[in-house]
Amino acid sequence: MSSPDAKRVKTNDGAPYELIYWPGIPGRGEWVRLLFEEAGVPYTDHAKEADGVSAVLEYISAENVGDATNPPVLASPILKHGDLVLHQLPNILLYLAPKLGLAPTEGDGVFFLNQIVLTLLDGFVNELHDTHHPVATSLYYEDQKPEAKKRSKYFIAERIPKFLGYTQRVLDSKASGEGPWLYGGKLTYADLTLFQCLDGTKYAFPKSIEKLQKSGKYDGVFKLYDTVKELPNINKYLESKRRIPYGDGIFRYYPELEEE
Ligand SMILES: N[C@@H](CCC(=O)N[C@@H](CS)C(=O)NCC(=O)O)C(=O)O
Repeated sequence: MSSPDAKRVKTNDGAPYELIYWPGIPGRGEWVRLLFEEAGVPYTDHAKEADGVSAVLEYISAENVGDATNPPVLASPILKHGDLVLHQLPNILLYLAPKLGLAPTEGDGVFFLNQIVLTLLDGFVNELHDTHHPVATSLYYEDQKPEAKKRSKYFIAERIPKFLGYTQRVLDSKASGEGPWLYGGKLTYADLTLFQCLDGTKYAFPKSIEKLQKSGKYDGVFKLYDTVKELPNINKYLESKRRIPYGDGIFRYYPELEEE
């Protein structure tokens, strides 16, 4: 059996963290911000710097072929940590969480967390995005309104309850451990992920979420949401100007999509 050559294992520990994401919307950058904010770890958020747009464009350009270690990226969010460049939101979270004390550094737990996070992002981000852009991301919402309405009807009736139900089952499982948390009896990045997923969905479909909350079937999920919201570092962040308001990003409020 061969063992890895220790000299080839590079570490970026101690290097500054940089988030590269579009300015003006919370978007997929927000999940990354929540990890840094809860951990109290400094990071450069290029969305709030003068180079915000150009930083993203530079990375996603068709001319950018990466370098000897980093393959090119397709889309933001992008994380730069030392000379490492990563994209794909769940991949960035998986990289950061153990370093920031929000996932175990040993054992299989991190894969269960990744499994939960991937599922939450499937439902509350990727599927939700398709409620306002069901035909093509390159078209305006106004050019796909009938399809958006149809898609939203099924998303509200079938998919939100399915993903809330899944989250409640995770909470009800023995693997969730003690307390309000999703896995292992302690706060992890899966809990922060759930918070942002539900917060955005509440913004986009407020009446539907209120109705589902009142059903009493997902009490654990809403309790976890409230618990995360009140974590001192998260609460301070949410109250700060660093928290960008929702707008024309993934989570959009189009009241007509909720009308019966
Ligand atoms: N699955 C990717 C999706 C990335 C993505 O779609 N990013 C958006 C911004 S939130 C984007 O810039 N998309 C441009 C495109 O896909 O052409 C992830 O989770 O990071």
